[in-house]
Amino acid sequence: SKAIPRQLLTKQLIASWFKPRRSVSHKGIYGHVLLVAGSRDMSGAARMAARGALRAGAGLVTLAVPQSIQPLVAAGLEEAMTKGLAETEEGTLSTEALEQILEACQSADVLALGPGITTHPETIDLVRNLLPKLTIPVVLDADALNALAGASHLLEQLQTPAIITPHPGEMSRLLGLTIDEVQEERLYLTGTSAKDWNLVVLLKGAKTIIGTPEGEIYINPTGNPGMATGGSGDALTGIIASLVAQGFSPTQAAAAGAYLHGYAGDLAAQELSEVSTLASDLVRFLPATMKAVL
Ligand code: NPW
Ligand code: AMP
Ligand code: MG
Repeated sequence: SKAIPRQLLTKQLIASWFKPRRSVSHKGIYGHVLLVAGSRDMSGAARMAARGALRAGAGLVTLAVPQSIQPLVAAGLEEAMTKGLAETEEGTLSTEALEQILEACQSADVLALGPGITTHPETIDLVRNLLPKLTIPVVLDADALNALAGASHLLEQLQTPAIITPHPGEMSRLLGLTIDEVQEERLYLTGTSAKDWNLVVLLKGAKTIIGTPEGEIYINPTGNPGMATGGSGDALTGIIASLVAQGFSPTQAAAAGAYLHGYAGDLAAQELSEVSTLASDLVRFLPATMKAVL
């Protein structure tokens, strides 16, 4: 775990990954994000992820949620398309949503799965059955990761490029370690997990770490404790998926996503204070972030 080579993310590096939009251009060029998120009790997570995806520049965003909350989430999100999915009595995704999600994947460039979907047993089954069937890149967060607690071998069955975005609690469940053990070995565990699971691992927290299957490690310097507030991570999931849809590699999408998300949080905190910044504010500062960084 000693002397792991690492690279600090900089504004210049992130900016170099963005190509200017061509003047002859249409929404199809900027990709289509399919976001599967939310439940009756956590509809906000779905909306914040969708807003993150929209503000980060994707051409199209489809937000797929349990069908009973579709009207609610659609009402506050005019730019996103929505889709209702089969649900349990508790208003969480049911196993019957599997075919619906695979069908929606046919017209999407990336799937983001997990914010607010809960750990209802049927939803866990859905996640576990869906993963091996995916054929487009995937961003897994929150309860999609909790569904793999103690079953991280399922990550190795993925047939597509993947990014996972655990916070230390989610990482501890994936690895079967305590949160303290995760925090003591953040660099080492991110690096070895990315290699073992052959995907990009983004371990959140102050100084988010990104590990790649090739063994690279990036450290993100942006962000502040004002971002320790509900929904902040859900917005990040949408941002990263949006960058994948626009053609970023999984590594670049994760690294640029973390950098821009933290930068937006820093701008929000300057204007609103760390204490009062909300996750939705952070997304509201993405346009100023894009102007400052790109
Ligand atoms: P502790 O005990 O607080 O110290 P969970 P969640 C730990 C949705 N949301 N450093 C933490 O530790 C999400 O998308 C919906 C150290 C605790 O043990 C999910 O679907 C919202 N420890 C669902 O809620 C807004 C850290 O992890 C555990 C840590 C549950 O997600 C809120 C907590 O994790 C939310 O986003 C750190 N930096 N970060 C909505 N409006 O709809 C976390 N921990 O149990 O997975 O709970 O993250 O809230
Ligand atoms: P989540 O726990 O999934 O809502 O994610 C929280 C988000 O806020 C992650 O992107 C974290 O990296 C970020 N965050 C939380 N606390 C801090 C902090 N003290 N410094 C920088 N970023 C933070
Ligand atoms: Mg989260």
